[in-house]
Amino acid sequence: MAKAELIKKAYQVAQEEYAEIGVDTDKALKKMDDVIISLHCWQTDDVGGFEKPDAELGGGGIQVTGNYPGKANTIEEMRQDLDKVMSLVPGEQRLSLHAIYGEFDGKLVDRDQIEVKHFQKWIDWAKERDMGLDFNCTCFSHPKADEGFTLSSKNESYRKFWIEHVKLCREIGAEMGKQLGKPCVHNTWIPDGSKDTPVDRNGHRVLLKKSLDEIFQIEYPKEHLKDAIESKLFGIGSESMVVGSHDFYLGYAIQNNKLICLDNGHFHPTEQVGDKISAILQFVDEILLHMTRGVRWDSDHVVTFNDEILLIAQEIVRAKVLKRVNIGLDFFDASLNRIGAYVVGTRAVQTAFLFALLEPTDTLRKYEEAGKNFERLALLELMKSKPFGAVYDYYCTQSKVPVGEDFIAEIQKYESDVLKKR
Ligand code: RNT
Ligand code: ZN
Repeated sequence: MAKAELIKKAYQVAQEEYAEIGVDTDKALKKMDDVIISLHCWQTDDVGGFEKPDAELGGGGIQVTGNYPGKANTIEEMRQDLDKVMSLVPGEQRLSLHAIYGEFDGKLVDRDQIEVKHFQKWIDWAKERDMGLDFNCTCFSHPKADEGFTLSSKNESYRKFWIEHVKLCREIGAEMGKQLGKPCVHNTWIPDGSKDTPVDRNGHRVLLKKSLDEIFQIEYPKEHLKDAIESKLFGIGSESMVVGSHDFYLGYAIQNNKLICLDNGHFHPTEQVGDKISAILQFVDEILLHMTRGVRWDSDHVVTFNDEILLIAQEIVRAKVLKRVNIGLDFFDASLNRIGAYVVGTRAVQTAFLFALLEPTDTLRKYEEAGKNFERLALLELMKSKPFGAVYDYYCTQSKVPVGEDFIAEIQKYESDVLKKR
């Protein structure tokens, strides 16, 4: 049987099988339109950026390991890679840029000097693709971050420098949103913290609050810019205290109605981000996700279809809050083909959302409310062997992207035609 025919047939069988338990696969696929994933640009070049040639990720307790050949060395290569990724992933995507990915034309433009013009080509590029952009200030890989503090620094001139940087990033983000007609989510993550037990945790947190208040003074229309703040539990070099902890930012976000960015590598290993969604959304309008896979620590491995990611997707779908959740990725593995990393990770997130959308939630809720816990457990277990893969394959054909393992060969070809020649 021809492959296209086989996929269609498998989909029809899946459709019937899901219909038997009251799930409409067509409806689930329609809902996938709301699952818009923001691709983090930094997997293309291991968080190096283009401020200077051969820039490398430095400081801030985030690390990239591996030296797989073929990373993007220029913005052109990066765009070529991103186009390739998007040709292999179904559905709609956005792109999340970091401030170090501006077009600085070989000049050294310090972080307190960046302007919209450095990102205009990105905006035009996104516009051609009818794609939204997200933005991130870069408060690491810089000499003024080397002491381990940025927005909470006791060095007043450094603190002012970083405030100025984040303000400019918000301005640029708002312009991205305005020009593209799709709001830009600007995320602030800072590495501030201390390796050994500090005595003045309070002093740094007072400063961070003060800096944020100043940064957010200018209000941009919500149609242009949404502000997110991202916490962390610890980093390498900030093991004993992180200034921007979850408690800190949750408080700040609730008081100021900001978006909380939940990076699932940033919590105690047994804590589940999936559980936090319905808790936090009682108090703020929207959240941002940084979907990642931490292996033993915040290691930023490529996302896979695992229980953690699944619970996040299930909780969002069950609570019907897809429109209040901005889905972003945050992983960077330099030990394997980087295009492949994106495609596998993005598809894994999509598979998790599709799986969640194919759940007979009403039946499960009825069981739950009637105290029928064995029935709830049994049905949840049975869902794991339902043919959701056939539904995802069909979604790929609808989106005109390679189905199943076909993307592996495509990436291998791209590797020999393009990446190996870099
Ligand atoms: C670091 C944070 C942050 C970064 C990116 C590059 O621990 O997760 O989001 O990964 O900004
Ligand atoms: Zn993150």
